[in-house]
Amino acid sequence: DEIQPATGYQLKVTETLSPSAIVLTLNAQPDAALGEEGYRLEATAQQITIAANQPAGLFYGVQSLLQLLPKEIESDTKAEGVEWAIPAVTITDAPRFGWRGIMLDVSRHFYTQEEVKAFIDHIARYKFNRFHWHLTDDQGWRVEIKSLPKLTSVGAWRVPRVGRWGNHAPPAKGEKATDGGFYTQDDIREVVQYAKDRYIEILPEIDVPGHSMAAIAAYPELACTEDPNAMVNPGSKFSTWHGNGKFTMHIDNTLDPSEEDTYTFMDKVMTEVAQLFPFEYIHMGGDECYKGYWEKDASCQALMKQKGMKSAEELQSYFSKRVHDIITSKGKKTIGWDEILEGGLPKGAAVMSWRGMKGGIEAAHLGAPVVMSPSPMAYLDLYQGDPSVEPPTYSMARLKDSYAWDPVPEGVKSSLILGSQGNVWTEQLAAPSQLQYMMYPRAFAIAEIGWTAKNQKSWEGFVPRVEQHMARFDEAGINYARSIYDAIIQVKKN
Ligand code: NAG
Repeated sequence: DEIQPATGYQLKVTETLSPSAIVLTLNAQPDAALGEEGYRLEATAQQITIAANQPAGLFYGVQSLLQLLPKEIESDTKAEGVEWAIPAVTITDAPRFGWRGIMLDVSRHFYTQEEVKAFIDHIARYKFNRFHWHLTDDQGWRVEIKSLPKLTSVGAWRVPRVGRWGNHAPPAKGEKATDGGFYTQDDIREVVQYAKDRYIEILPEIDVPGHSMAAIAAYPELACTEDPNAMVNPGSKFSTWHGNGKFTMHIDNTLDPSEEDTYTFMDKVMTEVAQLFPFEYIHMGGDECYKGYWEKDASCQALMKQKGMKSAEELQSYFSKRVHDIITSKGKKTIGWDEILEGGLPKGAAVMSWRGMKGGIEAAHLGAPVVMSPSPMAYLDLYQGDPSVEPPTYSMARLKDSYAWDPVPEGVKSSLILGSQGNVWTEQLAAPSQLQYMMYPRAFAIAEIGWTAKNQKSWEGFVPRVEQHMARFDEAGINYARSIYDAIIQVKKN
């Protein structure tokens, strides 16, 4: 027989093995120690058995079995030349968290459907079960919305970029916006199914009201300033950062919260997004919303006055609550970046904590579910090794710090912490090999944080396992940074 697990390996059971050499069984009586996703793997001289309560557990048992096989099975050319032996073991294994996530930003750089599938294959090997798909941002709108065709005919394309963050280069004379791409709804459905076959749910993100330049380029009336040339001819400077989290946007990339048209737009988008993605949550973004244009806008000011709002944060909260109501009306739950706490968290919304853990702690104290994804440990775009050879960025997240991180802070009800997530932002990552380089080995640490019980984690045990997986990646042709060998390097802020 042939087993073809999701990772693309083929286990060929040869005549030297009995036909029942590898047996996968679903427990007739659920084994409480295994939960929904756990498994028991037993290998003796006669037989390998994997038992689980649910199919997901069998899938994870198979992933572990593959990791026990020699590294040459990863190679296209060497797999047939080696003995496929594994040690005799008994493994009882179940995850710590139900949410083990990885986010991929496909806006800053577009990754094709095939590249996204390969990404999903890689994260499935390490038992991640949530793929957060960052589908919209200033640099491109990547999901087809049939009722709003300009989002992708205009918003998915820009002029080939220059500059450190790849933002909005003005076109030369006669130059066209040819850089980008998007997924059709059929593409999306195919990826959703592909992920599901690997026990991964997809969390779609529509990042509003900030980070909305691409949507505004398509429909300028969505912004207070209504500048039709914003996306294609943006001027020289996109934003200035003043430190302490404060910044100025020189181009208006924020939806206007005071116009009903904005909510009609959001309703159309969320209607189609809710139909495309079966997962219970939709991510509404909410991060880094610049409020300078709202402060100068007569209609925003009138709304604030009418509703008795004292700050622009309250105006963002008004927007968030209305979008949350739209998401709820489509039968979905809302999650947003921790900024959705400011000015009042929409009732029933979950929080993804990225500016450290404090937003997550605050949300949990309000009784809201939390996914922890703090940038100093979980941002896989930050330097992990030597900044002089890595893509330019603003800070560092070392492997050891990622590994040492515990997503459940003291004094917080652990049941509210849904789990952990690593985020791959792609301002500087233009190709899958660069993406892989920045992800690994840190994604191994994030995988183990999501899966392994706290008292079973050990840096001394982790490092040799990382080395073994690097050797497997060498065989498979997957890129990674050799950062565990580097000395600690001080990052120069630039
Ligand atoms: C933040 C931004 C994100 C950016 C990333 C880079 C969030 C929620 N927002 O400034 O757009 O790509 O950091 O590390 O992370």
